[in-house]
Amino acid sequence: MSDNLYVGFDLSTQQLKLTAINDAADVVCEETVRFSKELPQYGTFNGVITNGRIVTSPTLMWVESIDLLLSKLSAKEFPFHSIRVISGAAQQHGSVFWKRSASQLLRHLNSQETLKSQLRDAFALEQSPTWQDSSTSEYCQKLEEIIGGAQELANITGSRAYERFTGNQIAKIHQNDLPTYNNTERISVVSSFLASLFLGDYAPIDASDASGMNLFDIHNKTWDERLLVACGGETLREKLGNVEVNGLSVIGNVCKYFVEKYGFNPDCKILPFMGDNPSTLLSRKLCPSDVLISLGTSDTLLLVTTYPTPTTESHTLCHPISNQYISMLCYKNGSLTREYIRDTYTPTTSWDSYNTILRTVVSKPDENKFGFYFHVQEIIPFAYGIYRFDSGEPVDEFRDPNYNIRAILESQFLSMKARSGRLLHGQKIERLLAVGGASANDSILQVLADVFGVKVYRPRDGNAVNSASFGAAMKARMMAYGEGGSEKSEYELVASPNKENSKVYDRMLSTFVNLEERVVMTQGRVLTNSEL
Ligand code: ADP
Ligand code: XUL
Repeated sequence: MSDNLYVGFDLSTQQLKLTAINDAADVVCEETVRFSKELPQYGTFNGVITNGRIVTSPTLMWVESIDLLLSKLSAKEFPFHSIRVISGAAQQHGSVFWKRSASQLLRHLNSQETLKSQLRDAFALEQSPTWQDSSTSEYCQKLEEIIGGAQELANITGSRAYERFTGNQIAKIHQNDLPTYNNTERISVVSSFLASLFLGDYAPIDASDASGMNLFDIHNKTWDERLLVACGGETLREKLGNVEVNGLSVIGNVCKYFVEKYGFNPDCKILPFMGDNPSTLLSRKLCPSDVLISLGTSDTLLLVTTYPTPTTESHTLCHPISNQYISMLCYKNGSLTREYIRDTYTPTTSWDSYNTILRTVVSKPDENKFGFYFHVQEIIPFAYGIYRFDSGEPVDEFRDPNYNIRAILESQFLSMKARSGRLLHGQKIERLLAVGGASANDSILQVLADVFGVKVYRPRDGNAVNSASFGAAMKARMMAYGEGGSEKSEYELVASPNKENSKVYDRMLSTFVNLEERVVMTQGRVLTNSEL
């Protein structure tokens, strides 16, 4: 391995990942801890605990995963002392409530013990709200009312009120559980929580992640006092600490715990940790007409813009290292819903058999058939349930159930296409760049190319799957090499649109939008197809 290493972490829904790169920006090491598989004692499924609309992760599971990940690397004799800079990414919006005096525990971590044993009593909430939570609708409604409507809130914070956004999660605790709220010394988002552990002190929230809270003015880059008071009263400002608006400024050195226990270099610098979507954007050099599609646990569509135009369906986030902004669409029914359809309709529940059916049995779009797969409460549109239509009529199942395998992809990508136009201001998309777990699947990317009528590319270097941790490592490397650091981003062409299929999808778009509206009319209650 080279003398200098730059490391990025990613604390995502299902796993903790690490990517280490060298001076040449080559990946020299990747490591993962899968929460449900490797830490089964916490009782999570796909990394979370679901109780209706409440979706949480045990905070201590995240803490324990760090020692587990680093001890796996120790066993491989990973040269921790060569790490010059670390940064990180994490699921956006999730939150950690540190108990009063937890800062003392953080500042005095003893390398003879584990993080878990020392932080067992550090959290006011044992279960951290995650981005998949959708239990705060009443607080969202109140916040929009206070501020003068959904668009007004979006104009300030980049987004209308969303259930998973941290401000609304905080409002729920503040209003339902005041003793816990009062016993909270600091509220971190997941990225700043992870950074805090490496820092041995509370780390600031970075501006890109603050943009996912419904509390932060994305234009002035400061907390909005009215929103703070509405969500958490007069004490919230103190509980949140400062926002770091310069994503490339050093927030400190790695703390003694990691130096003594794993052999980190005491001079190893820490840059602010970010949201996973902003971090994913840093993993790649984008041209202005490129659109990035991340197909991970969530599906997201991302583009960089100089002029933010917040809408009530998209998110506008501060860019993690520049004065630009990110426009984003985010879907909760991403990979896990594709897995659900795969497991329901393929004999061997493998991606291979899914792809075989897609390429042979349902190889062509059928413009009469539409499916909507809101297996969990969707974000855009805010809808729940699975609905199918044939020739404009609701049906309980397609005549050939194999069509679900195509229809789920069509519905996911038609939704992105219908909504991306407004974010692009009429600009044509030249390239779609696919990253995230499902970007490994060429057959899925072919449907993406056909629906958009645009060529789909994937990073050639094989880092498409771990793009958030790779992006964080690239940011760490920028300390030594500046922003030129992301030149390592050659793409391979994976799918060119089939012109015939694209014409069909163009025709399907308006029907798709109409049928989706029909489904949304039922929101708030699960209807069977026959009730539509
Ligand atoms: P996260 O967003 O949690 O970091 P990843 O980007 O690692 O997640 O994506 C994980 C998902 O990738 C899995 O849930 C799985 O469904 C999906 N995935 C992995 N390989 C394939 C494949 N060959 N085809 C489709 N989906 C895949
Ligand atoms: C973004 C969002 C998800 C999570 C996934 O708004 O909620 O993409 O960041 O980790």
